[in-house]
Amino acid sequence: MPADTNSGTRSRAGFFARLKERLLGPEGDTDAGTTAQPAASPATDPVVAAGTATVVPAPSARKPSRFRLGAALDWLAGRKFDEQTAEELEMHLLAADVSLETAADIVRRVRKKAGGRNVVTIDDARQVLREALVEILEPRAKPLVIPAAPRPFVILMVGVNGSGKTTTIGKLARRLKDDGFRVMLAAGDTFRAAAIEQLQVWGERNDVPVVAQQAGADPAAVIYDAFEAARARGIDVLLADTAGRLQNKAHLMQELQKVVRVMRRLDPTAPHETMIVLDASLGQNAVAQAKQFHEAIGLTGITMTKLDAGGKGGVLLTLAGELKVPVRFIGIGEQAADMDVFDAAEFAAALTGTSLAGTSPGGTTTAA
Ligand SMILES: Nc1nc2c(ncn2[C@@H]2O[C@H](COP(=O)(O)OP(=O)(O)O)[C@@H](O)[C@H]2O)c(=O)[nH]1
Ligand SMILES: [Mg+2]
Repeated sequence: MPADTNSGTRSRAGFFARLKERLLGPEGDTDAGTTAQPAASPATDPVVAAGTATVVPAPSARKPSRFRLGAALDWLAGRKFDEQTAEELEMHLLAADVSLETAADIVRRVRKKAGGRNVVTIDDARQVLREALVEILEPRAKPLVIPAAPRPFVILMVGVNGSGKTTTIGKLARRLKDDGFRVMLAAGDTFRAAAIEQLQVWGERNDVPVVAQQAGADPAAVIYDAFEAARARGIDVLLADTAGRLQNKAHLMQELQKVVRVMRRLDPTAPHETMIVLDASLGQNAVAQAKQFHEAIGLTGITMTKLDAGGKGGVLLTLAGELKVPVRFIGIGEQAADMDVFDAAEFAAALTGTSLAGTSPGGTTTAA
């Protein structure tokens, strides 16, 4: 068994540089003219790419088409943080999937920070914003730690169809296996045969066993069987997939509650992690989903996917502000290496186009 069971706690070199490029464009996009840019072309517009039927009209000239908060604050350089600048910042935040409540909180923090110091350069302004974002994100940046007991440690993956559950299980299986854990997968999404096959492909790819039954089987029974098999085979971590779409929402939640009830016959402390997988490109809808699942079954972790695919990242600020559930991982692609531990400081730096080097932890930035 691995010595220090910290599979979820370290991030890999280069991951956040890639995230930054996805969110801001190449070189972090220091273009301060964001507010004057036209809308993205329909072919590359994130809303259209996400499959929404409606073609969104060109946003007002000031509305950024992507989450470029670094540029959003650049106009603050050399200006007093007054009502107008506060309003402009709030507008940029709302356009980036930040909720009204969380945007107001961020503005309040920025105002306080900007008031006490000399914000002269663009970099000064970006640093002020970065510090405010870190304050909001930091309390949620609690990595997933697999303790030495119990065994198996059961992770129940939930979330709506297409959010990236099965893919995240595959990525996590790889990560855990690389760290020396013995991993097993349970094909609890029995709604479609294709969902079972998809999990089996990830199992083969990572050389980890998959417990599955035929489509239409009772998910609670599949996961119960997998739990017993995992115990018998000395498995460290059992990753249980689930369906994200049944007849209706109430039915889905009942199904998940049943899965939990049944696995608790084997271990009253299970599941040891109930992780929701959220698609960042859904914006505020992702936040609403998280709240619904949290209410119905109680979440202990969040993985945010598709930050490469139109997800603006602001949704993570809303989640951090409004839901006290740890953010474990973020995903920026479909391959096993396209997922990493959520790091508040790195994420805020990526969002604002600032670098971690050269930041002043004391919080005072003065003119040269
Ligand atoms: N671009 C991108 N695509 C992703 C990411 N995570 C998952 N996907 C894709 O999203 C689609 C749905 O993922 P899947 O795991 O099947 O979702 P599930 O229905 O929740 O199990 C698949 O085509 C995945 O390859 C991500 O971080 N970025
Ligand atoms: Mg799936």
